[in-house]
Amino acid sequence: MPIRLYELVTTDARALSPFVWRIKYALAHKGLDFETVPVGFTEIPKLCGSRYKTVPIIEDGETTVCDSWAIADYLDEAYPDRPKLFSSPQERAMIRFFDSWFGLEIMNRMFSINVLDIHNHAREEDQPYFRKSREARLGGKTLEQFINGREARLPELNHALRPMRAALAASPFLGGHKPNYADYIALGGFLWTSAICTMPLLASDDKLNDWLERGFSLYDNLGKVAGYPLSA
Ligand SMILES: N[C@@H](CCC(=O)N[C@@H](CS)C(=O)NCC(=O)O)C(=O)O
Repeated sequence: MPIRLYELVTTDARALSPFVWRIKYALAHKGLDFETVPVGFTEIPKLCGSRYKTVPIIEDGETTVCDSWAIADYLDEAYPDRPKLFSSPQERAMIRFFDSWFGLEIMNRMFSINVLDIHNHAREEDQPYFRKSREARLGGKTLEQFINGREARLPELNHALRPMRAALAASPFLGGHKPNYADYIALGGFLWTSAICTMPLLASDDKLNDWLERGFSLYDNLGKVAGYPLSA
């Protein structure tokens, strides 16, 4: 029985969630069969006996796991003979650090550019929920007011990406010669943006484009899906 992975999709069926994307890569890394179940924002709280509020959620036989870190740990524990996601506690700790950095410095900036695009690509029945929940976090601004002048945020995002460029100048993947979970975290962030963001984030000569191409080609082109261009 393949593992079932619930994933958030846009109206045009593109996989949206950066957290689901990292788990798709994790499943592929471990060579595990999986099937995806597309859901919209307002369906999530009704899944799996209404136990969870976010995706990714996986069902593996009788076991249900929510939260990308809990799922990654579960996969290494349940399938120890498959390639490990974390080869040591030290590697796992460093990747947790990378996850915090990428979330705070990169995904938050991506969000400040793409939040209205997420809304516009969400299923129609999900849009009022998405707007209300996100505007509640934006200190009284509408999504439109929040993204106003978003072009001016690109230099800051590109500046924040310098540590990734530096690491990738030394090796083809963040994980070194081979991709590791840090690559999957970051690829997921860019795949999220590519699913919905109508404004390219990177310059055409950005070295990150080479890594994105390598990363999207992994596991039979897992990340080569229809999307908006990430570079100008
Ligand atoms: N810490 C969680 C975060 C997951 C998360 O935030 N997922 C979003 C989609 S990207 C979600 O399901 N949101 C539901 C909502 O906003 O109602 C993880 O790593 O799995």
